[in-house]
Amino acid sequence: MTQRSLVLLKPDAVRRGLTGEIISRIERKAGWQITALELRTLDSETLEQHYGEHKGKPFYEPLVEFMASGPVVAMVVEGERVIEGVRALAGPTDPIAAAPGSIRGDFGVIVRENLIHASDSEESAERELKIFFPGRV
Ligand code: RTP
Ligand code: MG
Repeated sequence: MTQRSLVLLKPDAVRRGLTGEIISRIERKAGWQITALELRTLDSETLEQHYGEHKGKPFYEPLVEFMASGPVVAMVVEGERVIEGVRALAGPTDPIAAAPGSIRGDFGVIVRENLIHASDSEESAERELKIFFPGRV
């Protein structure tokens, strides 16, 4: 089943020079393609739309501040089972709970600064792709 996922390499990944490593892991999966890729700094409107489901939670304000603290790499990744697949490459939200070999497990420690976002369902992907790449998807 060919799918599309909206993937963000978060500001910690960019600051630490890990984008090449992470993109390389995604690129090497058989049949997956990166069909859009852009470095950009996110504004508060975009972040409010993207993380709206978390509004009101204790971690929401620091999350949005972190996500606006520097540029991110925004990507569209297409391919077979890519939604579940990028989430598997990323590992669980808490990097300490993430297995070595996963992106978060290899490079993360802090829950907030967990390097990567990837759409968690087809519905989320369509919603997020419209926010980040309007007119392109
Ligand atoms: P994402 O949406 O960024 O792909 O991450 P996720 O699905 O694995 O996790 P989610 O529950 O949607 O949380 C969104 C992001 O908020 C930060 N977070 N901080 N307790 C905390 O301090 C906390 N919990 C979540 C993380 O950056 C998480 O990825
Ligand atoms: Mg999420």
